[in-house]
Amino acid sequence: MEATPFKSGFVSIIGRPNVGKSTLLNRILGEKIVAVSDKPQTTRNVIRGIHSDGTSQIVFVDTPGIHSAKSRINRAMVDAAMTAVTGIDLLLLVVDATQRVDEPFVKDICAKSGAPIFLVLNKIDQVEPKEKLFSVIDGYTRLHDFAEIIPISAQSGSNVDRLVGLVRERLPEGVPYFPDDILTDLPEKFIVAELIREKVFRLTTKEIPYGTAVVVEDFQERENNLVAISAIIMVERDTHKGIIIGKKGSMLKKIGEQARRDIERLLGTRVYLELFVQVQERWTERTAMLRELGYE
Ligand SMILES: Nc1nc2c(ncn2[C@@H]2O[C@H](COP(=O)(O)OP(=O)(O)OP(=O)(O)O)[C@@H](O)[C@H]2O)c(=O)[nH]1
Ligand SMILES: [Mg+2]
Repeated sequence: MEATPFKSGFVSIIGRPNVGKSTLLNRILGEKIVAVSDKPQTTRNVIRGIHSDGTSQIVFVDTPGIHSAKSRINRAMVDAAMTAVTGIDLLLLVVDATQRVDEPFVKDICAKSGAPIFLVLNKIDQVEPKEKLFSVIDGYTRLHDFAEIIPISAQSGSNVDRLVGLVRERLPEGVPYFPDDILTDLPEKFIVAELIREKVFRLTTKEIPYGTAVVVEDFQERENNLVAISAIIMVERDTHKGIIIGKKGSMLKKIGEQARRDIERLLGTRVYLELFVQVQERWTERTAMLRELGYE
């Protein structure tokens, strides 16, 4: 009997903000490594998540949502996402099945991609009645000859295994790009910062989350299965600092507690987390700061 050839490749996850791209990546990996929130533009970096199963290795590339960006940081985010459209083996174009077909956007992405495209219709748990899905699929079929059209719910996990199976089938034969026991090529420090930033996105409103960045300053493995982490939450204004800290420190405490729980689950250790808030005026428009934070 012939041995099954090993398959590997890069698969980008592209779409408008808030359609569920990062939720899908976390679901595929079975672990939370990227921030998810109900606010658009949660993801700021291109983040690789690695799915290895012994016969294949799929490198999924999560990207910031594509939108008409105005601010400097948002333009950098969209540029980063667009570069992930090319030079890959397969593109997952994720759309929200409850929303109208966004024709110009879909056509533009399809024209730019050299790779086969799977259309991933997400949030089908919210499509009622279910028959509506047929007309949604029909609307997209007219726009492009998609290699597959796959309705899923990234949130409930419905049909996600099937999606991964179809992705695997499409990949070329090849060697693994990464060790088979890592979930991402990013350093733990980055993922920890991402999990803290997620809590800011979830717990604060208006412009606050968009003016916030998180930097992990110190990450030390101590005895007795304990990791001590200190991180800085960077904000753009003094008033924002007050909001992040909250009454008698209540908001900062909440952010810290929720982030710590996620980080403990990820690292499989106990975590001592110390958070500081620092004002860096207009950091979202400053080249040096954007570079330092890995956004440009
Ligand atoms: N009902 C439902 N909600 C979902 C599903 N997938 C994601 N969501 C929700 O949609 C919102 C956006 O999810 P994200 O994964 O952050 O979306 P994204 O596409 O990564 O967004 P950006 O990073 O801003 O581009 C969150 O509130 C998710 O919980 C789904 O299958 N069903
Ligand atoms: Mg995202």
